[in-house]
Order: sequence, then structure tokens, then C-alpha cells
Amino acid sequence: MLIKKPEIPSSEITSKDLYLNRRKFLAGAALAGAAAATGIAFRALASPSLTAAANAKIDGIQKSGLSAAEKQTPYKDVTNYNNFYEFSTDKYEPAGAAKDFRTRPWTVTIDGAVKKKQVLDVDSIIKMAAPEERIYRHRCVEGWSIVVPWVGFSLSELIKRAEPLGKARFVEFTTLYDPKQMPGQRVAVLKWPYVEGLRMDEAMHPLALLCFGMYGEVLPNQDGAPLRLVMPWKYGFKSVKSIVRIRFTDDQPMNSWQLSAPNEYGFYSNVNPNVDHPRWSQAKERRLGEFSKRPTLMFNGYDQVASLYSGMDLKKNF
Ligand SMILES: Nc1nc2c(c(=O)[nH]1)N[C@H]1C(S)=C(S)[C@@H](COP(=O)(O)O)O[C@H]1N2
Ligand SMILES: [Mo]
Repeated sequence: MLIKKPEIPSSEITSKDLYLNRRKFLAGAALAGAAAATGIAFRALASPSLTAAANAKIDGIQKSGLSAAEKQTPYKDVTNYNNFYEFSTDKYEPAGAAKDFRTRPWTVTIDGAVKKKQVLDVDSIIKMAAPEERIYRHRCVEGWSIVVPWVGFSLSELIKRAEPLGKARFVEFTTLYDPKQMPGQRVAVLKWPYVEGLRMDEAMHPLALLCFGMYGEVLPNQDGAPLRLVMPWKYGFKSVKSIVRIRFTDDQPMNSWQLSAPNEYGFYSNVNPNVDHPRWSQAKERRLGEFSKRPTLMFNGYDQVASLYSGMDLKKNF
């Protein structure tokens, strides 16, 4: 039986930010006291759960013409306000809770309706194509958004090498299931493991990004290391993190959020300001680190995907 935990509407973000600042302040005050007592440098102690692990630089990153010319969201916001329910339903907690998550060795199983069924080491996947920096807008269904310089390459690079069969019309992605490492999986907030699906033409669209880095560095654990999707024209939950399996199939896969609340989350989940979530409007969004809201754009502003959905009723296929 699934326990439904409602997502927090965007109207509550501001008060949460205040809460965080207060928490930071309290933690800082306690640490400063400890540092004074022991003589240990305060900087070495400051707020460990709010600091992302030092990440290695990625070499040879090329700029992409698919990037948005927009102000990037500060790294500290993108890495300290995360939806990653395997670690916590509190957005401020994955940064700390995922700190010791083991992302090596890591394999990805490619199976289903595909010619080259195989188990690939994540490092061999990362080397399949040249890394690109893609500055994308990313919009969470809860009303916040970010602009991130992701690093990766088009998912199509992996798919074409796997040689899907003609009957493969969809692709399903699965996150690691490891309740020992992922405390959130010991709670039935979602049916584990987290799964997501795309139609094959969506997965093959050049914008669909197979991602292993951000801000020029290896992806922090809380952002979905070692390998995640970034689907910039869809709500954030389609961008599945810490992928261990990619399965090709002829029927439409279910996804975790649709399984949990089918009236609230559909298969397509394209960003659409004209279709409200049953419990809140999707017309506006708030960029992390900014104060006022801005209007949300159809397909999150990625008009080049519109032809994928021509003739479809996007109210029905939400
Ligand atoms: N496995 C997994 N993937 C996931 C999630 C999750 O809880 N588990 N949350 C999704 C949601 S709702 C969003 S908004 C984005 C957040 O990505 P970010 O933390 O890098 O901003 O990840 C998505 N991918
Ligand atoms: Mo989200």
C-alpha cells in the first residue's frame, strides 16, 4: 500500500528558505562555539551537510548550441535543494544524506527489445561521446526552477549504439534499489525502485540529455550521480537519477509518480502552464535564488519539441 505524501506547493518555498537560514545559523552558532572551545578552524567545521563533496573537473567539455542564454542558478542552490526521495523527502537533506553514496563500481543494464543486450560499466558509457555543456532550464512540478550548466551528451548517442529493435516504442529507466545506502527506500513514499519512461522519439530528441556532470565537474551525488537524465521540456521528475537499467519495450512503461497518483502525474508530464496540477496552478515558477515569480513557458520554452506532440490533446495526455 502506498502512502501518499503530498508535494509541497511552491507557496511554501519562501518560508522553507527562512527555515533553512535559521537552521544554518543555529548550526553555524553551535559549530562556532565548538571551534572556539577546541581551537579548530571554524571553516573546516562549517555546515558539513550543506556542502557538496569536492568534485573532480571533467576534461574536454565542449559548448553546446542547445544552451539557453540565461543566468545560471548558483551552484549552492542547485546542490542543496534537491528532490531525491531515495535519500529524503526534505529537499534540504539529500546533500548530506547522499554524501557517502557509492557511485563506483557502477553498471547499467541495457535490455528488453534491443539488439545489444549488455551490462555496461558507467565509465564506458561516459566515454561513448564527447562531453558537452548544456545550459538548460529545468522546472519542477512543484513550482521551482533552475538554470544549470549540465554536462553530458544526447541520450540518442547511447540508444543508437544499443540498436533497439523496430518494435521498441518506449524506453524505461530504473534507479538503483539499495535501501542500505538509500534510507528513503525504507519508507513506502513511492514504489521502489524509481522508474521513468519516455517514448522513443522523445528519447531520441537531441535535447534529451544523458548527464554525468554539472558546472564543469562530476555530478554531485544528490543531483543523481553517476548517471541521470535531464529532460528540459518536461517536469523535473521525468529526469530520473542514478540510473542502473535502461529497458526498451513495445508498451508504455509506468512511472513512479504516475503509479503513486495517476490523477496528478501523467506519462508525458510536459511543462505546460495551461494545465494546472489538481492541487496548484502551473502558470508561474520561482527560480531558486530569486525572489519574484516568472511565467512558465509552454514546453519550458523548448518549442523545438512541439512537433513530437502535434495532434495530441495535451490536457488529456498531461
Ligand atoms: N531516482 C530519482 N530521480 C529523481 C527524483 C527522485 O526522487 N528519485 N526526483 C525528481 C524530481 S521531482 C526532480 S524536480 C529532479 C530534481 O533534480 P535536482 O535535484 O538535480 O534539481 O530529479 C528527479 N529525479
Ligand atoms: Mo520535481
